[in-house]
Amino acid sequence: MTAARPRRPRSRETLPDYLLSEQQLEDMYYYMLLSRRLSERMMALQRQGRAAFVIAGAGQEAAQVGAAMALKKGTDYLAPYYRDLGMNLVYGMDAREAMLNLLGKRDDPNSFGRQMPSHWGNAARRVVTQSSVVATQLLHAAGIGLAAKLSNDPIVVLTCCGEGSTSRGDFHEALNFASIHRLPVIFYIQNNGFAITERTEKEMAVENVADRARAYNMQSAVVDGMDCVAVYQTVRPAVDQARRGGGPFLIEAKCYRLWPHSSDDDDTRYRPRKELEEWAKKDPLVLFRARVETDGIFPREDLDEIEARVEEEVRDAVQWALMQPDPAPEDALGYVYKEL
Ligand SMILES: Cc1ncc(C[n+]2csc(CCOP(=O)(O)OP(=O)(O)O)c2C)c(N)n1
Repeated sequence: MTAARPRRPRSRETLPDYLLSEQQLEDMYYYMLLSRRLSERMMALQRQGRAAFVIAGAGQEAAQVGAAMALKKGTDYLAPYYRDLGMNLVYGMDAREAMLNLLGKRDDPNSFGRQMPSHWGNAARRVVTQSSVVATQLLHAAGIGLAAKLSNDPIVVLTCCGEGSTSRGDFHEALNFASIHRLPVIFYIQNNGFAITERTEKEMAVENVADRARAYNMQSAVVDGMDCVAVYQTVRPAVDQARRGGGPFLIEAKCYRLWPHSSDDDDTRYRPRKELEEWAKKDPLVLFRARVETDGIFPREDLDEIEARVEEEVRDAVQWALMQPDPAPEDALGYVYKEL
């Protein structure tokens, strides 16, 4: 570890071009980077045979972190999908917890080792536990939105899925219901171009997921999901409006999945390397860093310092989590049935 150098305190004043403060921009970079570095180590652990399965959000960090930062943490509900490590980090998960979850350890608060990795859930943080069946969380979100409306609770629910999942009935039922009842739900779709091996044009006949909102008389927006600031600036007004009773919103973040679907598939069989190289130039972490550096928001050394902090947190988390206990076989039914 290098000795900490004194640095200028971060301002909490809003910067006009960003609609975010220096402190929020630092947080953005930190969460995006933490998500990526954790995922890299997770993939390495899986390749070493220490983790069963990894499904990551590489390429979607901006889409996730920018959207989660638009919510009131601890007040607004999050009904995420499996790639949403970045969102969970914003919502209070730390590196150690992320590794407990990956390794299915006894003390992972998401499911205490019952679910597969990346099946998030934390009642205290208002992160809704999720099913492996894609898009079911959208209906849960509509239900929470209805409860909030009936009890005049000024909360918002943000729920996520990939664009492929929007071809399931659950998506359409959830949007229809939320729109009829003007529920405070943000349907946030991370369009990463693929549903496993299938491209978007094989998943739907419209160009944008956002186009589907018209069928439900719902407001919608498309945003560049590789740009964290743009994401925040799009999601935040929709959240504020929903909180004021303005009804649901469908937001499509156009992004790109930089890695295979999961640790268990070979993406060289369904996408050319050239395409991947082109998209890698728009890596959200690289874009963000370049922008804040060019605009003179942070000196390079500050960004390097965040990188070093993240590396250290990830290193510590892996070492620590590997030594934590697995669930005991005799407790297999715990957390599954209320009473045995
Ligand atoms: C109802 C259902 N069908 C199929 C699957 C298998 N499956 C898991 S992830 C996935 C792809 C979903 O693609 P998309 O919604 O675009 O999200 P992405 O993984 O690309 O982020 C599929 C088909 C599933 N989990 N649930």
